[in-house]
Amino acid sequence: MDDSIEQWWSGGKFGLFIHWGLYSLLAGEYKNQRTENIAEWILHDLRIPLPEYEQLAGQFNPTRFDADSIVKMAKDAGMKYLVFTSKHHEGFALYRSDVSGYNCVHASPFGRDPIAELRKACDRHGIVLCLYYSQAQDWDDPNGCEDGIGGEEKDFSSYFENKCIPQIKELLTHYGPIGLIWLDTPMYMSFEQSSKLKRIIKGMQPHCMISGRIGNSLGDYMTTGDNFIPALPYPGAFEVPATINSTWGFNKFDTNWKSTEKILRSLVKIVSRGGNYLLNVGPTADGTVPGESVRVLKEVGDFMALNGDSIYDTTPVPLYPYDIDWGYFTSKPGKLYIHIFEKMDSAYLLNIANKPLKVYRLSDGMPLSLKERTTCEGDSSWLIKLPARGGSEIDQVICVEIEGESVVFEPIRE
Ligand code: H79
Repeated sequence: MDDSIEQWWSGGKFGLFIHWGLYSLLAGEYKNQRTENIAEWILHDLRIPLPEYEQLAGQFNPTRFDADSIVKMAKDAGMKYLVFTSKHHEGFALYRSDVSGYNCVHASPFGRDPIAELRKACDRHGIVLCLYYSQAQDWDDPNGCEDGIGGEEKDFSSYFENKCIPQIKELLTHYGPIGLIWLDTPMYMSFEQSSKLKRIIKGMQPHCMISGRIGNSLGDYMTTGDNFIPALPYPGAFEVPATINSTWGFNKFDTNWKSTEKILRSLVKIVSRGGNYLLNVGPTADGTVPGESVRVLKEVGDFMALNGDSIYDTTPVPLYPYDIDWGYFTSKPGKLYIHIFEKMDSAYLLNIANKPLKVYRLSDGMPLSLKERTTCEGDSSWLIKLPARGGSEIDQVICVEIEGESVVFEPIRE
């Protein structure tokens, strides 16, 4: 594996994204006008005059923000890392910055530093602290990129040198080891600028990873499109950033909550293809996480508590030669995990060449019967008799202990 991929990330598989900023105060609506798009884009999409938007800083006072309860929620969901928006495209910093006074410590009644609080909570709960930073788009800085604007009209390098780099240096100086800097929408970043940023990050913290959106393919792994899951096992490290409803920042009108089943299926699908799942919550202006998100994460956590062995530190199995629509596979040396999402009496697996040694339901160890036989066409097959539902109503995970380190398929006969 690539040296720059850290074990906590490759084995951890599951992280919490947190989108929080001044847009959280607007919650999808400004002066009776709703945004049709993702809520953190409201400044841009409703063309709010900057001086008006900046006034929001004076109202930012999320007194119910409790870093410990958010980190504990992530931990209980089975997540291993957390990525917090230190500055999104709006340009407002969610930490004590001496580079720009436009931050929640100096410009808001809140006066607290959420990153400092998250640092302590992450250390308490054993979660890796990571930071999102919008390195190219900054709609508050006259020279930051904005959507289609930022080419010749602006002096992007002045923003890049005077705000982006100094702020990233602050983030890497003041909060101890950062697991990952999550850069986004590179837009007009030149190769030299992406390279310089990478050099600075790795120079200051050699173990700090960099997301795939640094620009010019210089990230440590591939970041897929937002909410986009690759169709097949992907040969390199990747991460899927995803929403629980349809927005990143809090939008009071967005009730399009995905079910726990949908979220779990996405997690298993992504992990079975070799990726990580970075699942978002958008706290409200008072600092609390919407109840629907809390509930889904709790239910995912219930699954992970019993079935985490089939997720953490697993690798994809080589492409299964048959198209199955009832489940997914993950594996570890000597183990094949079968994730079954449908209600079925038995699972029929063809052409797996390893000798099965033992088969049981992962959540409680209940032994299951397994028959190995040859089909009349001559293919070998296993028939696993499944128990009635139990363990997890959504994804029943079967562990098959196998001879040999990794799963091997027999060739399909012509
Ligand atoms: O932070 C989240 C998003 O705000 C950010 N990436 C994730 C992790 C992101 N930035 N840009 N994009 C995603 C692509 C955005 C496209 C759109 Fe739009 C923004 C579609 C609707 C609003 C720009 C404005 C394009 C159409 C209208």
